[in-house]
Amino acid sequence: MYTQGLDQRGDNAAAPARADDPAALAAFQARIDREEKIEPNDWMPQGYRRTLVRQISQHAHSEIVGMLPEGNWITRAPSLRRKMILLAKVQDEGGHGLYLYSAAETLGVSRAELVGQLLAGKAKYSSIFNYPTLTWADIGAIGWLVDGAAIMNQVPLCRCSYGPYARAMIRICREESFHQRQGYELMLKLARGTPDQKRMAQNALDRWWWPSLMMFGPSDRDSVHSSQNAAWKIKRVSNDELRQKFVDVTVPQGHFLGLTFPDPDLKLDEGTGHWNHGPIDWAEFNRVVAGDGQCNRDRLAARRKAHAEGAWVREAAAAFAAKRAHARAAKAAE
Ligand code: FAQ
Repeated sequence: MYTQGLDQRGDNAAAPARADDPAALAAFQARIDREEKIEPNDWMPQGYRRTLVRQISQHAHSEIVGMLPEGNWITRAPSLRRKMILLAKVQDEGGHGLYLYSAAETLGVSRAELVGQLLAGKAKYSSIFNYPTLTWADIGAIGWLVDGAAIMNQVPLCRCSYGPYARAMIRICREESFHQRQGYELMLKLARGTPDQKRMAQNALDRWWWPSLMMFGPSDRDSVHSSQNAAWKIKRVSNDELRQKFVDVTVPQGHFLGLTFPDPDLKLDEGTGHWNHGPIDWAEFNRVVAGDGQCNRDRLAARRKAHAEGAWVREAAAAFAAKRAHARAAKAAE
């Protein structure tokens, strides 16, 4: 998808003399300020490359691990229509992971290395995917809330200064928008269904609301990467601003469903037009990110098992590629 023919690898190995050169840094910042896209072969500060590899790979891992909570319900979807939608959605998430690993590879790191970090438990992925999907309504709640939060966060990334990431995000956002709508439609069906179905929808909202707000990351006060990443135009909108936009959009949608939010402090500020929410449990967020959420261990075990079971596919693909390269070389030598 993207060029792998990099002139520079790792931390600007091809341009060590310029790595900390203030003139090069100033020229780079001027390009960013002019809204030019930075492309893989362009010179970039080590920190820019590092933070992009960090963010893009965490994002890719999130998509791949994010297939698991919903994948759990494919065999139990209540109709053929719902099964087709869910299959397509989970498959999309796999595709998003692949575009994102490709975008990360343009920065000089291999997909195998990044996947190795995930499987070794050394890489982060979104906290949200460490919560269990207990009922069918959770599939609606994930589409509505988790994909809704993902879109809110990802639309500004379509204008990220790094070209390959920005371009990958355009397609990803289009697909996420379908994901969000199917989730809301599912919630609407349940909320307008039998009393038991409505209870199930309410229970799913109760469990997914706070974790969805945590997806946007720590408050701006505690966000370590925000200010530099804003200067580099990787991040265009802060964690708290995005979270607030999500709350403002989502609360009326929940009320339309006839559901209530599990937050006694949720209140419309007539002056600003914003829905003010209660305090987020950051201790829970930190615990989940540190690996001690309800499903962290299960998620990693599932990924390790899938990786081991897919070894033959990777070997077959490598053998086929080698065979084709050999045939091409033989033909060229004729
Ligand atoms: N979970 O200084 P900040 C999806 C970490 S995709 C875990 O604010 P930053 C699609 C952060 O990495 C969902 N860790 O960091 C889907 C950093 O750790 P580090 C994923 C988190 O990067 C739907 C530290 O805390 N989306 O849902 C979380 O400026 C349905 C300090 O934080 C993306 O990855 C968290 N929630 O801002 C799939 C979008 N929040 O690296 C399947 C791209 C923060 O220093 C089904 N990423 N951390 O060790 C971003 O926009 C940013 O990376 C943020 C964090 C906003 C997530």
